[in-house]
Amino acid sequence: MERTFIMIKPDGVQRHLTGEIIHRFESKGFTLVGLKMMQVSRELAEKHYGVHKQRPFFNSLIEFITSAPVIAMVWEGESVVTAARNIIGATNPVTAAPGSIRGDLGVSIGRNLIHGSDAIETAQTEVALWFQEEELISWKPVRHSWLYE
Ligand code: DAT
Ligand code: MG
Repeated sequence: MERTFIMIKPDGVQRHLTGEIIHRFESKGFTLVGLKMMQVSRELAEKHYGVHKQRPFFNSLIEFITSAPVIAMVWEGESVVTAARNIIGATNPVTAAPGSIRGDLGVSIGRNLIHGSDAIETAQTEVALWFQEEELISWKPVRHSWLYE
């Protein structure tokens, strides 16, 4: 089973979309194995977005992510990394497909509501960056055999 790191960004929390966003992952069939609300430090934000350090939007991105609480989560399921990116939608909500979180709920790239790991390796790195091993709960949902053959 794959795991991926998902974060509801400060705009999602401030707009009271936490339940709506979590609902989409739950109803799709994925399993929540870790969740915490956090006020993100500048240090953690800069580590998480380190790959974008040279981009012109880096500073405003760090300001934004540290501006209000986020909801950090780990979701589990078959091919969850790819599926979650599809549930989330393209980076720019203007062009994100209708039906995706960003396509349905967002209007601008700097306020795109949610983060999801972009590959299996990135997911492993991000889960380890944001969560201690003991904060992740392995459990077997009773619906498992109704989701997977
Ligand atoms: P994603 O979050 O879809 O993985 P990314 O990794 O390319 O997108 O960028 C990380 C975040 O940085 C993105 O969610 C929003 C912000 N961002 C990206 N490109 C931007 C741009 N051109 N202008 C402003 N913010 C941008
Ligand atoms: Mg990314």
